[in-house]
Amino acid sequence: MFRPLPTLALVLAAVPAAVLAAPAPPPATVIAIESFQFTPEAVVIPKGSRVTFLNKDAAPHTATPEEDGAKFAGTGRLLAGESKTLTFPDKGVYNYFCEFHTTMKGRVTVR
Ligand SMILES: [Cu+2]
Repeated sequence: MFRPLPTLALVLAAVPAAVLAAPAPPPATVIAIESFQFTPEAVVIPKGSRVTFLNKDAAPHTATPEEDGAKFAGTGRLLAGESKTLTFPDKGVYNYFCEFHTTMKGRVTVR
């Protein structure tokens, strides 16, 4: 026997309006790579938010996860002036370093 599901219908009808009304996502947290340092060296961000790594040096750099299997792809090589924005969907502590200058280290903590 068929029973209509008015609640579900209302929810579905409301989806397009909700999408249109959704606020713009918060801006990404920027980590500058400058003078062979990640600045700031440590950031704390909410789950699901984004981080932009921006290379302000003339030298190439990377932000590469230290932990094997980390749910953080890393930036790959960033040449002078290049940036890469990554999303952090999962809580955790993500330590990273630069593959070219291994004393360069930083940390993203996702809450
Ligand atoms: Cu580097």
